[in-house]
Amino acid sequence: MPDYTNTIAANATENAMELEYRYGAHNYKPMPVVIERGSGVYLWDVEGKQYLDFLSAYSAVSQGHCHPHIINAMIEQAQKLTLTSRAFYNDKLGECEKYLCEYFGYDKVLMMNSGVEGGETALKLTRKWAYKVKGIEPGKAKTVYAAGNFWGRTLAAISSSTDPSSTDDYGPFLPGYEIIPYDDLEALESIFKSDPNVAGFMVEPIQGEAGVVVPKEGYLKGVRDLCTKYNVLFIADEVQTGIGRTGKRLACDWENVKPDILVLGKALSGGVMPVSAAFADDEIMLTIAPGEHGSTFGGNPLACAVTVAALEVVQNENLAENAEKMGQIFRKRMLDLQQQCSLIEIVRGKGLLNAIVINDSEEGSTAMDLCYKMMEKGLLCKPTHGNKIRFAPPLVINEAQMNQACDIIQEVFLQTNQAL
Ligand code: IF1
Repeated sequence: MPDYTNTIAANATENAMELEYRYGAHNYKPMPVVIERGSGVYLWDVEGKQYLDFLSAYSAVSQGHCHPHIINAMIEQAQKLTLTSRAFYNDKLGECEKYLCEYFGYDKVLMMNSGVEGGETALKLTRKWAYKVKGIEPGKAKTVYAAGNFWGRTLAAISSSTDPSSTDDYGPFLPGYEIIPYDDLEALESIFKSDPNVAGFMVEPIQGEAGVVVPKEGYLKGVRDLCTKYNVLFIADEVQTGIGRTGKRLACDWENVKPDILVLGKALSGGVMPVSAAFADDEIMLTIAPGEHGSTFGGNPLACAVTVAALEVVQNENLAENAEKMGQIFRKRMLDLQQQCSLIEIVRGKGLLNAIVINDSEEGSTAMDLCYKMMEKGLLCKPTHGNKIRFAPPLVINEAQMNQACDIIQEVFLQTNQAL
């Protein structure tokens, strides 16, 4: 046993940070806070300090931390059966699939684990469909993505990325990809028109990683119409926007459009364990035959029990409606604050997926300074792309908690603004 006595830091926070730094890969640079416990919208660090969580694990913990209905379902199932693989049937998968298909209105669902596997499933389905149904020549199918997209970290996902920090030194990338600008229906139509090998367009109804970029009204409707017109699959990546986050069941519901393939993840399990899913109707889903796609853990009975419970919470507690109400309060308060605060360039978002763009360059440190100060005052969030701060609390947040959070944000922003 090596002797760590002189390297272990004096307090619990520094100790935990030191251990991660020493033994974990350096693929993240977390805020210097060590979380030990969570309940609802609150988190507590190892020193007992309480915080309002305004990140929700990137929108995964929409139902609030350690929701008792989900945790109880998990414990009960964990004591019975956790994993069979898909070599055998289990008594939970079919029930969960039925629940999911009825909830989201599709013929079939394919369950995976992480969000990126859901996206990859959508892409593989699109290619199968391209060859077996649309009649594209083998190996020629193309998929289109919007600049600024983010759908995960695998090579298939980063092959569509326009962010150098995701792609640098990871090539070669997957062929058959095309990138067009986001929120640009003309560009979409022109690529559909010029290239008959286009099989699918994968898009986030609101771009999350890009900094909560909300497209113009009518964009999703336009995407739906163009995809129908040119016989191209509309793949909606609702891993971040889905399940009540934007104030509706799905962000696509804002424009009453149904994607051909829907990808969900994150809050599908309430952030309790990795669960993702791709949904499609039979014509698409049944192009994949036994043995052609899968995962050891996909659709495991534990995930199924947790998923049904997590969606029951969204429904029973009207979380989409609450997200819409609380989001209105948040944006109103932030727009009022903007009047007194030149630091705030833009306030944008839908439901409880919001961002503030700070009046600073992407290389500037203002947004990070603000996040540190908010952390000191008991509110956790993190900047993205240098000058944008995402605000995405659990959807169970109530009005008093929302106002408390807005008070903290206001105090920190006004103080910082004055110091300029
Ligand atoms: C990380 C951001 C959020 C996603 C959409 C698929 C996935 C994601 C729309 C993949 C994942 C993440 C992953 C996380 C950071 C995060 C993120 F900061 F990059 F911008 F949420 F906003 N589609 N989003 O947003 O899901 O495979 O990770 O389960 O650390 O990479 P996953």
